[in-house]
Amino acid sequence: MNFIVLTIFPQMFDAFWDHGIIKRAIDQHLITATALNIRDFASGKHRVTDDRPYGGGCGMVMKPEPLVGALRAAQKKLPGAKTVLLTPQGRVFNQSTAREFREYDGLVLVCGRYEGVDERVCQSVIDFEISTGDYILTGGELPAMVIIDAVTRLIPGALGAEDSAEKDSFSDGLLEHAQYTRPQEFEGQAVPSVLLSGNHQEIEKWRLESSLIRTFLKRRDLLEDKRLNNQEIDILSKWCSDIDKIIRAQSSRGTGSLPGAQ
Ligand code: 4FV
Repeated sequence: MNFIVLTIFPQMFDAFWDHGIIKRAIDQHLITATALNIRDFASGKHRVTDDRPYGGGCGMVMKPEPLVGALRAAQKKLPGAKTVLLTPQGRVFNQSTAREFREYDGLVLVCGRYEGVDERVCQSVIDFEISTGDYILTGGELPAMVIIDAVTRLIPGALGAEDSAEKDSFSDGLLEHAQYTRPQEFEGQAVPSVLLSGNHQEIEKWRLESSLIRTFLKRRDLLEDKRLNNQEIDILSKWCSDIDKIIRAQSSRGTGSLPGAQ
């Protein structure tokens, strides 16, 4: 997988290329990653990359010529690569977008600055407009790092043998189960005994129930969109019957709801 980032601050990526999973993926030639300076494609003595917006208004807009020049240079290096503009106007990035992007040979990621880029860039040379979320940043560099990180860890071999992206949150549409490590006791809090039992079937059942309850409590929307398998339906049905028992028990404790309950 090959990444080229177009930015006016290429040095922001120096540390990003040089640490953790990304560094290892580069060293193992699982990915190539470079940052091109858009200013190198600007003309004139001052090599400006931005200018005042037509129609007036505050802020500056990134000029089309340096951007398109940089894009064409990047496409020469990575023929067939998809071009991605990071912008709040884009499709919101998520794990399935990461899986989709992993299938491409190359991605050219365009980092906007100022108020954004000239619209003619978006119309002519951009394949995907992607947003990392509904907020406004000072630049597209951090979103570009987010995408490179999320896609790289899905490349086979990028995550060490001890880890795999298959059991990620969202990989099966659920949040990941609770995780514990040594010490067995921490400030009076013990690790669930099933995790110490060595009974992998029981551990897998506990982890699935942990994922379901966390997803139910924190991201019910994911459960509503998810195709549940029989084991998951059994677990949810058991919760329903447990809750039914509790509600029925209430009625045997005398009629009428508790004072103050609506
Ligand atoms: C952004 C986002 C984002 C907008 C103007 C950069 C800034 C400036 N990019 N997801 N949210 N970009 O806020 O991707 O050009």
